Amino acid sequence: MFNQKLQGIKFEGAIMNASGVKDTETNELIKIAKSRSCAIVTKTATYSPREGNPKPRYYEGIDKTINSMGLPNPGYAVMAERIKALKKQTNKPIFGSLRLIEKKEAYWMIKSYEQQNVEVIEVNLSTPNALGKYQLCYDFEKCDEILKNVRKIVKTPIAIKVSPFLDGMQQLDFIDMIKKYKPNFIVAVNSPGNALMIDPHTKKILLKPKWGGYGGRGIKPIALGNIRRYYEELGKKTTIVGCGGIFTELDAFEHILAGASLVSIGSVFAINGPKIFEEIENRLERTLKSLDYSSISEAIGQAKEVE
Ligand code: RRO
Repeated sequence: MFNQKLQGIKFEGAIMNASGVKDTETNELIKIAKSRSCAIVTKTATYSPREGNPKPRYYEGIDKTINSMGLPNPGYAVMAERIKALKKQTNKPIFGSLRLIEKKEAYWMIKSYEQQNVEVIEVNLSTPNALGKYQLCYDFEKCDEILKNVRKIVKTPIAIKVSPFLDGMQQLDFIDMIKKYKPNFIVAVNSPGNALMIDPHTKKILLKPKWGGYGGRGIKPIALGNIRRYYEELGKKTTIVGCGGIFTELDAFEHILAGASLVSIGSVFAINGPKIFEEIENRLERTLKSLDYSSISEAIGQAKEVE
């Protein structure tokens, strides 16, 4: 097993779940805890409970998903209770994912998660089903305000979950802004939104809210491009968590070569269930060993420019 110590936190391996997939209910979280996932991310929570969008709001194919969930969650206070129950079952690091907007609300949300000793607070700036507004990532001033406030409150390490859809130059500006707040982790990337899926047989759009966030193999190059830029600009101090398009150990290896230390899986977990963590982790370990790596860190960011 390739253990890692990142930002002072121990991880037994590199593969973990991505926020939003089977990670809301206590029993779902416990299933992840009992799997080989090296950490547990909880569904992004809001201050007040939310029903989410009308159904159908989720579609799963053999190699893709589309969701327009609209942040259904029981509210941060109930999620904190679930994290408390989860902590009794596991020592794995927990990333408590939150959508933090209002200053006063953010204070109570962060404090309640810290009281449950989450290892990391994930600040989700990139939900694609953005509740009738721009996703936060596109409003740098708002992100700046949110992160400044979070940094004032927080004692634990923070992760920032980012959008896949910043243009390269915009991404550099975004990085300049977030650098001030010393992110411990960047989770790159959330699902690209504004996606539409149509069933050609029924000629119907698959989701009731029509547009949603796409998960699946096709995201991988976009995820890799994002990971690489965050790694090149922030990688000395910030740990990059890759997310997007991972179905096999080779996909995970590519994320690591681009600059990710941890790799999170969403659609492939939704499709295959928790046994997939062990399968990808074991195969990744075998791949790394067969290439003579004796640790994950030796491979991180090692993709070289073509001559
Ligand atoms: O709940 C959602 O609609 C959702 C969220 Br918060 C997110 O961050 N990413 C996503 O694909 N869906």
